[in-house]
Amino acid sequence: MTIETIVLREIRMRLKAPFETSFGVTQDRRILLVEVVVDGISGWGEVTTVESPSYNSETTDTAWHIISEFIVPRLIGRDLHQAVDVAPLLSAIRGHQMAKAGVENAIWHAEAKLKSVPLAKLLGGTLDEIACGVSLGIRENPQALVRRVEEELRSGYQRIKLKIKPGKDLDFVAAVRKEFPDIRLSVDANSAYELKDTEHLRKLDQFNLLMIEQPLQWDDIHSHAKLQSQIRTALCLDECINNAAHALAAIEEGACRIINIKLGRVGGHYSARQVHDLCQKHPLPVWCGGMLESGVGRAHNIAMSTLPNFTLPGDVSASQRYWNEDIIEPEVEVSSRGTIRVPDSAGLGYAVKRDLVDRLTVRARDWKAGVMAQV
Ligand code: OSB
Ligand code: MG
Repeated sequence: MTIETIVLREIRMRLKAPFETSFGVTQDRRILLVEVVVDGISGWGEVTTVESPSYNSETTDTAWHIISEFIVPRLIGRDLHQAVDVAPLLSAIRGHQMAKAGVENAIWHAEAKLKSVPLAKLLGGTLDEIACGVSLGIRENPQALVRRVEEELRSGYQRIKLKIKPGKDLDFVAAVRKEFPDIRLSVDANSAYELKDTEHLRKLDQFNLLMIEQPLQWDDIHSHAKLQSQIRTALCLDECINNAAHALAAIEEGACRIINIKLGRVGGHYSARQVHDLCQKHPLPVWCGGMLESGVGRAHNIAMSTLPNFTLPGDVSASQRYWNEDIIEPEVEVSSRGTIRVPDSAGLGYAVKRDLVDRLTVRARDWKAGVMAQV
């Protein structure tokens, strides 16, 4: 597999509605797409950074820099055996998992197309449909949130996750739980609390939640272990887990009972599969997190979610919840049972709408094998 061309572009996409988390409000996404051409076949990946270093330390602009100056020079013109060979070539670059994942995943896509197999199968996936939940942003009041939950349940989603932060937590969760006593419900704090809030967080135990996601600091596994020992509800780690070694530390310390796997955060399909396999062995259930992706990232999430230990519904939901028009066809659709059917055609099973991508592009750069051998 010769990496002949790499194209990096930034597209702008406006979410249908603003999305509020404990770290801020987003509506205008700045998304990087990576297209690789391998033996004449193109593969696509998405860089899942947000615009500011608020979720993790990466941003859209740091990823542009790292891909252009450090990742492309290590890959362009290379002859690889398979996509699994990409991660070791990038291991000298510390951090920047989302930048690496955007490129590695594009190469996985190309490999699947070259081998004429669905990406899900190439990864070792076994599920032919995946279970879907939704992640709901913070609302101005509990009534507004209850109305949103009702709509999502009517669409069939199997699990509702509520974003919370101090001052916008117990009343909101209580209102939803009162209205819907039996649904699978979870909360995600995106690191908005501290260990000294333990007494407060313990009040969430009364709501029979499936999990509390990442309540404490983004890089602090140890404090989560202390909290987990004092709270009945399962903790789930998101921000803290950037690779399989972190997952092992969290499991052995008792810092969580569930792990959210995000392809970008852990550095691509290869690392995601390592985290998955480790959790399966222990065993600890995993689910696929979301980063408000365009269709390209969403399609990769679907492929990853077919691995057998993805036993909880993910934050992988329908294109039309996010975008007026997604950049893939068909768009991602969710059945009335809250599931997505995994495409069985070669590659991602969704085609990139090149014309639309061109219209949304605000900057692009490309590299061709041979042309920049001097770098
Ligand atoms: O913590 O899961 C998160 C979006 C941006 C940053 C962090 C998170 C999220 C979401 C959105 O929860 C999930 C989705 O894509 O619908
Ligand atoms: Mg999260």
